[in-house]
Amino acid sequence: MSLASYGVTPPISIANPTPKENELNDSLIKELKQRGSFESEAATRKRVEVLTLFQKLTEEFVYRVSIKKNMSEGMARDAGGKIFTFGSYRLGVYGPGSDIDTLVVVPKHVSRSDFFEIFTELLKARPELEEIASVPDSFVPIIKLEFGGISIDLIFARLDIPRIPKDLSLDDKNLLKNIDEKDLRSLNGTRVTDEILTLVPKPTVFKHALRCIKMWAQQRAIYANVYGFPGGVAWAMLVARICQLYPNAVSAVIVEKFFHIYSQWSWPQPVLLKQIEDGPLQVRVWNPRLYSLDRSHRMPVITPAYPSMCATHNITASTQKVILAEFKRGIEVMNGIVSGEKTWSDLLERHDFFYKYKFYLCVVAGTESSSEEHLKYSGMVESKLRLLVQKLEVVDGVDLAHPYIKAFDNVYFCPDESKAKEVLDAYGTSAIDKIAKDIPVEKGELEKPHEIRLTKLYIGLKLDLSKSGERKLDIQFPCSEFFNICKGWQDFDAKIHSIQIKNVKLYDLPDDVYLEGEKRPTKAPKRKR
Ligand code: 3AT
Ligand code: MN
Ligand code: MN
Repeated sequence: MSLASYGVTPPISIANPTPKENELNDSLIKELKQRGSFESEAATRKRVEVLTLFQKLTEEFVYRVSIKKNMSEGMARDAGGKIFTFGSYRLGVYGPGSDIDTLVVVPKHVSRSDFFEIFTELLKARPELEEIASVPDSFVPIIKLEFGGISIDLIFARLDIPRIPKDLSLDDKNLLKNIDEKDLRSLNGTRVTDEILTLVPKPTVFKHALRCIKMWAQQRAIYANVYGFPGGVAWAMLVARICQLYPNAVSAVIVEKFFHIYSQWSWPQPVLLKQIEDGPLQVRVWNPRLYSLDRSHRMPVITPAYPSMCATHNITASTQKVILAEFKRGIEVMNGIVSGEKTWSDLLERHDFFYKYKFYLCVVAGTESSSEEHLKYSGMVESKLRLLVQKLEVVDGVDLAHPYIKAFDNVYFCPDESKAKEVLDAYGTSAIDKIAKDIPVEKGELEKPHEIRLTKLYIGLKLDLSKSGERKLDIQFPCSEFFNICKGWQDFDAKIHSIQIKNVKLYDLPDDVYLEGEKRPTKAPKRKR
């Protein structure tokens, strides 16, 4: 392939690495290793073995369903079935804690309900199976497994063809014809990751650079699709585009250019890995000229596989500011690394979210019921946080509404109603640290405890009240709108669910937002006049 064939523009530089760049690259890999980014060869071999077994199980599954549907022995064997992977495993950027995201592809006579029944039976017959949880009704139906010490996310797609041969590739967009939306969504993950890998000039350079950027984005708390930051696929595409622009560079240089290029990018110009393709379906392809929704995307990063979509549609005005500030910090630290004053470790330093704002909002979602109930409810609230952020951003006097990328969960067994209320009032602030010591977190001896499960989410606020003319901030409106959204949830039940938004000052944050060994922020001593 000629160099110009990677990406929508010619490369910026085709220079080979200098000795100094090679040295920087070696120290980058060393830092990633020290931080546990890579897993051992033995652990990786185990993953390969498990995948080989899952290929066999998939063929057995298709065979059994085929026989059940009165196919001949020969036809049932020929029906095939194939597994594919996507996510970090497929991209080659997985670590010791990663799952394997796996797609099971079957011929047209095998249905989704067969998958949830018969494939599950096959799995349950295996001694390696440790845990299994099916979620057949979700946006992308999934079976989650712990299998032989490895987490596996298993999804399913049925194609409109009678046989799935072992050498089937999913890159043919005609395979998408006559399949339902859930199958289309399930195929998308593999189609996108496979295509990204074909669109980068040197896969190993890409993978190491992506490991660094993913770790950096995690540490800086800007990695979370639900909360309005890029997710794994978007970060992968952002790195891939830099690889196209510097096809001969080593990973360390890719990382350096990454910060420069995206700091200067003319957002909302989209980041594309190739020209957007048309295709045989009725589905929408990302197109800001046609669709006003697509025009609202602030930092569009577009998936290469048909039907192309924007992987970063969740980014808001605030999260965009936060991301751009981190790119700028990236440039500064990188300059230090190149000049020898700083190290890769400085680039990967943890964020200071719980030190840097004077005011925070804490959203508290509570459920007085089972953990399954709470998981559904808190998941819904988490997925709406971004809408609260967007409503806060437009309030006079709010400069920035910065969501934190992680929810915190707790459960308390309160002996009576009044204690339960006390906990609800204190939760999310340092007041909880004073009373929580006396509240059991297990049922224990209690007769009829109020079992309350709580999830808290934080938004850091940067205010500029000089502009608004008001002396006090008024966030009544966004908060009440947010309550309405949460209370409008189909399964909302005021008897068991609660939702609150609290104002929490920096020094009133609870202990558990800080890591062990992290010091709480301390008030600067008052200056004497
Ligand atoms: P890990 O190494 O596993 O932590 P990853 O990038 O593989 O990193 P996930 O396994 O969470 O992350 O996700 C893999 C892909 O699955 C990414 C995305 O295409 C899809 N995915 C994950 N979560 C969701 C979700 N809630 N809704 C839709 N797609 C999702
Ligand atoms: Mn994964
Ligand atoms: Mn997963």
